[in-house]
Amino acid sequence: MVWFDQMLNRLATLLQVVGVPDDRLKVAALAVVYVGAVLIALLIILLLLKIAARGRDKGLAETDRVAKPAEAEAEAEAEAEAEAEAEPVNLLERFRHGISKTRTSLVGRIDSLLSGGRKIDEDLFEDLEEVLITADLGLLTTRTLLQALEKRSKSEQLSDATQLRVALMDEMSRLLIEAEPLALETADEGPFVLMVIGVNGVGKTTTIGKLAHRLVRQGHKVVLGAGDTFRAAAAEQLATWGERAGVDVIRHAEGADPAAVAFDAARAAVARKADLLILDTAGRLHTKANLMEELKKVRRVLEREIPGAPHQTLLVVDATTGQNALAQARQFNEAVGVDGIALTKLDGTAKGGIVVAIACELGLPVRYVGVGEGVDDLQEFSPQGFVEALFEN
Ligand SMILES: Nc1nc2c(ncn2[C@@H]2O[C@H](COP(=O)(O)OP(=O)(O)OP(=O)(O)O)[C@@H](O)[C@H]2O)c(=O)[nH]1
Ligand SMILES: [Mg+2]
Repeated sequence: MVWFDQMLNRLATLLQVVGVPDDRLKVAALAVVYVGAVLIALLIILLLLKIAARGRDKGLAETDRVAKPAEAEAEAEAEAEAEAEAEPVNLLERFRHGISKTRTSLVGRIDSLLSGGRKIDEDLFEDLEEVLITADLGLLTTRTLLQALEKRSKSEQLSDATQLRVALMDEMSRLLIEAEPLALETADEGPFVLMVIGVNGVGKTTTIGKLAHRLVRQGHKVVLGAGDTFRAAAAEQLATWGERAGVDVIRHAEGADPAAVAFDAARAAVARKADLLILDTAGRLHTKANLMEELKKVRRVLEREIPGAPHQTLLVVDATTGQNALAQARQFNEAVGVDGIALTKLDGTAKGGIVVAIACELGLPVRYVGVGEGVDDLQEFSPQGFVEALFEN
């Protein structure tokens, strides 16, 4: 090969310049060519390896990109499932925590009375009476409960404290009234109307906010009416809750006629094809008589605008006010009629026995209980769930 010989000659000339002896020039030139060829071969191999590695990375990245959305979706689904499963537990926990003060003061004291193999006799019933009254069951409810218990103790010949405890749980559940679910579909024409009433500060607006949130989550279209035009920040407070729940709030300026708000809210709920209109009302006016008159007027407007409205009147009472809550319920029921109770701030009192008194003395179901200020702290009340949570060890 001519070009190879020429290359060797050139190399030999170069090597001669750097001092390689004449008789070794050919071997040295061949050695340089050999080393050069090996180096080039190594470089080519390295280059090929690099290209192959890059190709593999790219392939992996692409499968990753395809795999990741599927993985993310599966993860999100698993999270949602876990959340859905976790919610009831979470709600139950919140409820348990909410009634913990009542549990300690009521059932804790009942259990110490019943401990140590205590005999079932007059003395025991007297001690029980004191505990129940202190937990705000009230005199009448306590007597009703104890009479039933004594009767049962005789007829079933209850002999030990454990049996008495079970009988007490049973009798308490019997006194409580289970609220029927809100029959949203019974509103013949237009939306179901829920009118929320109660004295100031009991938690009406907060309860409406929590309720709206829950109903929206259940897939209902809700409209809120800011019927409390008496208090400066009332409409604003409801608007904030409305925004949170993603529902429309119909409001007028402060001092406006609440009946006009009720009218507009009813019209808006019909026009927007809402399933439900919840109307907030004032809790305080110059006099109680004024308040009751105003509520009656609001009722009349609702009745005129939507057949059958208000379908439910929910009275909100604050559990921490004890027997006062009972007195309020009586007054509102007589003046405007009440269908059910939302008992708020159960988390802040050891006197949750008021739940039993409301059912026993007023014949009204407790529909919701508030166990905190958070959006999930409004729970549907279940008599059995309440008694079980209260008496759990
Ligand atoms: N701890 C606790 N606080 C609550 C609960 N429900 C309401 N509250 C608090 O009670 C306070 C009064 O609540 P509102 O909803 O403004 O009461 P309201 O009845 O609308 O009061 P007015 O508009 O003044 O008539 C607020 O600070 C609420 O966060 C509850 O279940 N637990
Ligand atoms: Mg309010």
